[in-house]
Amino acid sequence: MAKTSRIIHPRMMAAIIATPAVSSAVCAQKSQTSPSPNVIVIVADDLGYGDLQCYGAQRVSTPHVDNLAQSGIRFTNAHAVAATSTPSRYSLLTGQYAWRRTDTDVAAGNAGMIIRPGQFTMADMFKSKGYVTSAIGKWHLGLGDQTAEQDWNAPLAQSLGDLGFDYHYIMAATSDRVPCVFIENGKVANYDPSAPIEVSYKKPFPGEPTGQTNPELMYNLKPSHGHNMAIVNGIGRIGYMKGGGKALWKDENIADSITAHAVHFIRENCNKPFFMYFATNDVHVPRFPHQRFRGKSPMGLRGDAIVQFDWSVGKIMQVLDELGLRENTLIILTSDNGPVIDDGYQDQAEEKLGGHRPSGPFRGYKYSAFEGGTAVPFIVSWPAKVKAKQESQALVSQIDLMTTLANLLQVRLPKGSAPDSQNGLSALLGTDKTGRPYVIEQSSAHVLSVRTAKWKYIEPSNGKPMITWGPKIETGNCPNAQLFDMSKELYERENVAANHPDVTDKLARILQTEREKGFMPKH
Ligand code: NG6
Ligand code: CA
Repeated sequence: MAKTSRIIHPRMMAAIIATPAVSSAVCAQKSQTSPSPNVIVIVADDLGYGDLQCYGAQRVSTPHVDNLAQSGIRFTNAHAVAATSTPSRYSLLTGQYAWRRTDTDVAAGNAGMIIRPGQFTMADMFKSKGYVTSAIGKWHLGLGDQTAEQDWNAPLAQSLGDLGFDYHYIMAATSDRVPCVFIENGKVANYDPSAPIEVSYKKPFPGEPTGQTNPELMYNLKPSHGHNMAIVNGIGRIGYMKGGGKALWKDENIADSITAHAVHFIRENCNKPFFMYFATNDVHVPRFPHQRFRGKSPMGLRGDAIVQFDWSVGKIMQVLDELGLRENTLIILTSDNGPVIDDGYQDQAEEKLGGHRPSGPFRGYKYSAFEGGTAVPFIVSWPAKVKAKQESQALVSQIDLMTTLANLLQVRLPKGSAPDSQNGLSALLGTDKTGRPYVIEQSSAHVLSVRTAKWKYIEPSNGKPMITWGPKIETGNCPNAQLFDMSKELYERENVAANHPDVTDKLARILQTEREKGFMPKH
């Protein structure tokens, strides 16, 4: 059953952080003697391989993430399954490649629940071992049992409680999509009965201003492409919405709000093993960090959002330290896909980069079949079991987290669940520095790639070489097979498929074999 919890206003955050629910001595004692570590999976949004100081960024300071990396392992060859959020998160939480289904593309805010209640999720896995489980932050995997049929003024027919999460405080989709409210345990948080909520992705509500009819009302951020439907908090969104009243979020408080709820969850559950999926809104558009982070980087709103992300990570570490939980908590920090510079708002991300490379050394960005689409930061820290100050080149993919964590907990997964997820526990804990033989990656155009330690193969496709609907990003599409030698410094510049037909064929066959598995379970 879903656990109920108080709604927390951002202003109360300081009080919450300062008021321990249980004495830290009790927590520390329980935690250290427990054979089950707490597990926190932190998933940033659109944070690139090159966006953190510990991955080489020089124009933004990320001391908390860097400390986390120092306390464990910094992976240099880690991959999200897909170059956009919904398929990436679907794969991470179910252990099934999103491309095995046709309905896992970037979801609207009124999409029905994409992971079906019958599927065994990462949260179910932890729950089966007696953990208290939570999801806090960005969801983007649909809610309710049917698209566009949700009544946002009542408890949702289906929600994360049906997927194994005891406590959930989430944004339905992204902060650039309606509804712009938090949903706590399946109900709109802070619900305002005087302003009933209606949502449509088809047509505007009569009498409600939109970005098209009233561009002057987009006083906080103006769109560069799209994002001109509903206006909430002076920012244009995707989709139309009406009502919300005092439940509507203020973008500048989103990080505070989700961080406060995460800290609160940790405090409340510090004397039992817990699993927390902490999915930040940073650094997705609209980037609109709190005033206290403004100007903290020379890169404008995008850089300041990275600083805000780092602050959130710091707050999580701080409460763990304070409660004596740090030692026996396994933290995995990663991102859902590669970075993007202009993703639809005039936030000067491009103009203020000043040489910063969000994708690090890789080619392409979010959406792309090139490595910039799916190569992500990946940090593992577990002071009780994982040696500090390590770097690992092991080839790892988020697809394996579910089976890897099941192995850690010695949970036997039900037949047919997590069909694409393999056990990579020794890579995760730093004893194996090789990892998977190959990783499969999906671009937003559904083009698949195979990455090995040395090679990157992108299957042939007929799409356009550049994204046509807004961002200036190379798709990686090409009518011919592409093969790149990733041991060469200029990653993905020279297509050597013709020089290595044997390698090209072998990697193409891997894709064919994976595709032929269809929906078949692995057991
Ligand atoms: C795109 C949006 C972009 C972002 C993305 C999803 C437009 C013009 N662009 O369609 O702003 O929301 O979808 O990003 O609407 S993701 O990280 O959640 O996958
Ligand atoms: Ca994303």
